[in-house]
Amino acid sequence: MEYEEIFMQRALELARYGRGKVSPNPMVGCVIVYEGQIIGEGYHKKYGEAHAEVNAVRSVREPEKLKESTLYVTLEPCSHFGKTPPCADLIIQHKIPKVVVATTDPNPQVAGRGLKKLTEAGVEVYTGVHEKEAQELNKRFFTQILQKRPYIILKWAETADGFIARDNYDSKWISDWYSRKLVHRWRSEEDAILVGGNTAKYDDPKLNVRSWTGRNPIRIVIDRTLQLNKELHLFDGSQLTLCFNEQKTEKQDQLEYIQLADCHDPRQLIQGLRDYPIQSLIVEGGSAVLHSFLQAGLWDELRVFKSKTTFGSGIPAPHPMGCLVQQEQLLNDHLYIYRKDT
Ligand code: AOF
Ligand code: ZN
Repeated sequence: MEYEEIFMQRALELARYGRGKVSPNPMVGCVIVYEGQIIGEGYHKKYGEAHAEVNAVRSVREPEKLKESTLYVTLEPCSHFGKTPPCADLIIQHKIPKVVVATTDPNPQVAGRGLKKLTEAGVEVYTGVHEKEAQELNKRFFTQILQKRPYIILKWAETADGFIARDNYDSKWISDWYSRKLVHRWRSEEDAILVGGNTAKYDDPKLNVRSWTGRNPIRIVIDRTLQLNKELHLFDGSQLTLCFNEQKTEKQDQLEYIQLADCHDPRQLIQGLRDYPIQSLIVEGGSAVLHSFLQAGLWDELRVFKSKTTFGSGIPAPHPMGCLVQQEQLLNDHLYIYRKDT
């Protein structure tokens, strides 16, 4: 690996410390190198607070060295006055002569302007070092901005003979406790979680994070005709829950109704979420909802558990598509991860 890649790798590592704390902002990491040695490091720690470059510059003990240093950053330095002043200005003020960037910032307020500002000020700028990794790291941020929709993960567990539930819709106990714990971790990493009416009715899920430490996602349920029993866990008022339906209703405590013309249309569901801070979404079933998202091409990632259990008959699991990017034997289940674009 080139030394430039090694420093960018470190910046990416730092960026990851921001996971779960900076959304809807991207995770960003930065290192400052003087004569081949790292003299400053920083990352974006919390939404609304200092950007990675600011923290890295602040960490340098001998600021006069900045004039002869190279700054490595995983995202194009910003050029706008947001919650913080532009990082490009900070770099120019400190007379840092060289900047290496992994990827440009798709945010329309930045989108190349940060790089332009630096170049025009005489800073030597390089881009594209570990670009793919940097975009992968912020796949939710990139999808939200470029595709104007959340990053969508479809998740299901299927039996060895390909069923997602029994004929009576019972889908519990396909995957084992280890896989279910992993699902709780996944829930803590995304902004929202969606299930259809049948899953809500027959599984009565809580859709929160219990077997892992982390924040609860916003819960979303489809209840077309508003006939779901209010005793279900989803309606316990413990966290913000959105309820898609086709009738008019009033908002209640922690429960917000979103009226749509057609709840079967995943495009309308996604459109209905536009006013909420949802950069990523896990769809956890049931089969009809998963099928509709797959069919509409509205997904980015599939996470499929295959267990050793067999049902003999039942509701068939969807056919995975896309590109298999990860395959792993867990405790008893096998995990397959597919991506639409790689
Ligand atoms: C950087 N370095 O560490 C981050 C950047 O509201 P603000 O001021 O925090 O600006 C947020 C936007 O700035 C965000 O949408 C993204 O375009 C960029 N994030 N830029 O130079 C950083 N986190
Ligand atoms: Zn910035």
